[in-house]
Amino acid sequence: MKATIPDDTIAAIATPPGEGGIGIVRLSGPAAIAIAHSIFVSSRGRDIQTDPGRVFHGEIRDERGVVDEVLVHVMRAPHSYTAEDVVEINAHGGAGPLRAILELTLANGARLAQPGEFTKRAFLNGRIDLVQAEAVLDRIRARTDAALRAAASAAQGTLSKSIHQFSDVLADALARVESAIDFPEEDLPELVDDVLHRQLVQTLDEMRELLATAHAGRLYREGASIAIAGRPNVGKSSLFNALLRDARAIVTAQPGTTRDLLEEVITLGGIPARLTDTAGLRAADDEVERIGIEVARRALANADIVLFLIDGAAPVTPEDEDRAREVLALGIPSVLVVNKIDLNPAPQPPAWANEFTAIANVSAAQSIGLKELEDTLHRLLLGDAGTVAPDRGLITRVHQRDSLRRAITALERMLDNYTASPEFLSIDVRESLDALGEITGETTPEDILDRVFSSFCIGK
Ligand SMILES: Nc1nc2c(ncn2[C@@H]2O[C@H](COP(=O)(O)OP(=O)(O)OP(=O)(O)O)[C@@H](O)[C@H]2O)c(=O)[nH]1
Ligand SMILES: [Mg+2]
Repeated sequence: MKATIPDDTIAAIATPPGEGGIGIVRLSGPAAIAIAHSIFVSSRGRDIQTDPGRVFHGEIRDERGVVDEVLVHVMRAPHSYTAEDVVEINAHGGAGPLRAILELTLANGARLAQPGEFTKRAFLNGRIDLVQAEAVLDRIRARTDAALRAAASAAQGTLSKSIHQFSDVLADALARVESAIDFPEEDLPELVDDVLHRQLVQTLDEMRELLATAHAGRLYREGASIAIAGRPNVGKSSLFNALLRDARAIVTAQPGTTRDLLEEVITLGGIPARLTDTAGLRAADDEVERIGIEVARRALANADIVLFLIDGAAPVTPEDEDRAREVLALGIPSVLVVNKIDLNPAPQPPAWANEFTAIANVSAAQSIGLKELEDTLHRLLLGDAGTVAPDRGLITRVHQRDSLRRAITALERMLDNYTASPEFLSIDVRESLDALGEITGETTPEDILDRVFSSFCIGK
């Protein structure tokens, strides 16, 4: 259940460490304006406690004199991020002035904020729900435009709205079931084909559709990892560079060029994907190369997709097959990429090609076939969820997915036993409602709330 509404005033540096044009110390709580007032001198003699203005120019001072020249931004409750009185002191961006101003606010009655505490207050004060609070973090961390837009849509309440629509139908059902408990002479079995029953069945469908977005939601938020593997000299680093559109990795005609892992992030239809170039797999004598190959094997085992490259301009060797089997044995979706088709436009695929999830013919050096390869990767990553429209709301977190699953299971149980005694039905409906409430934060256990907000940075 929700914790009590806070009554103290918190402060933190809200901008990242390091030097910048400006830096911000943020205060929130009932004493925010009074604390700012006690350390601020307006250049035009204005009093931020009584003046109706919102932005004030002046100086932060302590007993030894001027600390910094600042702009003070006053936002009165409830029209602020936290819905409390908030003051943002815009100072010069650097550890010196910001630390000094923060210390002054603490000396004057503020308490140092915990990570995510400003957002937690917005939640506790009812300005945003848990989905929206989590979307704030997703926004900050978004690495692609699609991820940013999905988070922005969640922050505006699309997912919350879907959840509330489900809860409304379930709350109706609960009222009906409970009235059947109170007035047992009105039989429930007659209700099987009625409007409410149809609504419940439809709601169950919609809940399942939403659950199906969990996979895409995780990918948008966390990204995917794609590793490139194959024997030395088949063109792994060339493909890495081609997909990055940057000459990042060293390419030479000498086998065993790449020894370490190289990682860069590319975007596949809005999904951030960490692409890894690895050392060519072979029995190496050289110690550095041998270690590189070990590292490569570990990277392959942890990838979401492996791109297994062969040289399409050279005869396929037993060595290729051995390495292919090694990759296939990992049980990860794998694409057989036949490279160097500029030298051999119609390569004969090896007999074991169809054991791969997909095949792509490319020329890494000439950038041929890359678009098709990227489309294949996008399809493999998203699967059936490829058609998901993020603006209808996405499940992006494990705890949201688990709660939605519980809500679905309880509703399925209720519908399976629709003619059972109303006492039984009410247990299932309540459980489904509670599970939905955990997504929006209404019934979320304290430890999950703490975990959510502690993953934020201080000052957010
Ligand atoms: N013609 C042609 N040559 C290519 C192509 N891709 C790579 N090469 C050449 O193949 C050689 C090896 O390329 P790399 O990208 O270094 O191969 P690698 O698999 O990373 O090799 P290692 O790091 O040694 O395992 C270089 O001489 C490249 O120029 C291609 O599509 N067509
Ligand atoms: Mg290489």
